Amino acid sequence: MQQNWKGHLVRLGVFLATMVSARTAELREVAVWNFNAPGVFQASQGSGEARVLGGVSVTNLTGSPADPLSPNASLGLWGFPPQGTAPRSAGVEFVLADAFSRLQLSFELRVSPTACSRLVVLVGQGAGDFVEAGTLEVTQDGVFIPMSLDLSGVLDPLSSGATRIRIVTDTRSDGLYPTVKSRSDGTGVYGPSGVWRLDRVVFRGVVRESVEEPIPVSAALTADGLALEWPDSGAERFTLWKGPSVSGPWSTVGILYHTRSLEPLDEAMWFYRITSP
Ligand SMILES: [Ca+2]
Repeated sequence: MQQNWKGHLVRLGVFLATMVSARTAELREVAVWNFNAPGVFQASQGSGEARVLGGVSVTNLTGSPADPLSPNASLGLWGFPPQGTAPRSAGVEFVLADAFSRLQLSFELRVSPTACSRLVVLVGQGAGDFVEAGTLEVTQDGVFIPMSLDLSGVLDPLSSGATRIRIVTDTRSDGLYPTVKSRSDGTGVYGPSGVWRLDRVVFRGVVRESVEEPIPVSAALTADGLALEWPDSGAERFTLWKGPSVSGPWSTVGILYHTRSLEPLDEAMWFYRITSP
């Protein structure tokens, strides 16, 4: 019985991966910043606004070759925190007016030899704290590097209103800002005057409907685990979310095409939510 259940999960996982990939191609651009107009922080396509964080200064620099427009500029940031101070506070924030059921970020980033080469992407929704969506490393300085991150897994399924996305400097495990290059003696060459250039910041996603009817979920213990059931609301698919508390942070368990899901039992207490689709 246990093996049959595991086999079922494996097949389901492959099926879901295929479907998620197919849906990714459908995501439309919701906001784009090309920074070609100096001093303008509104999105150049779609709607949204950017602002700098952590006291960094702004300058207008040459844009990425990935931006086909002319003139082509980028958002230059410098004046970052001194080595070992104020982690995850300096960079830029993008505010999108809507809440999203799926959201992907892509951008071009060029770091100077003394700039921090590790960044973290944070997502804020409503009054809650910012949640880490992931960290990224820039592997080469002096050229624009394409970066991308899927933010869907940290989106709150019950959020409404604006979504805030922060791209800020992150430290290594020793608390120091890393650089692309190191001195021959092994020490870092990080300096607060190092420069980030951002260009072609693109958000693709699906706007969450402003009104959602709650979907009741019932749970029952079975020999195979925790059976979650919810009524068929007429939708073709549902997204199952899992979180350590009622206030989240929520992460997606999967997109399901059935009204029943089996979850393994473990020591932790989990809260579940279902959204449609
Ligand atoms: Ca540009």
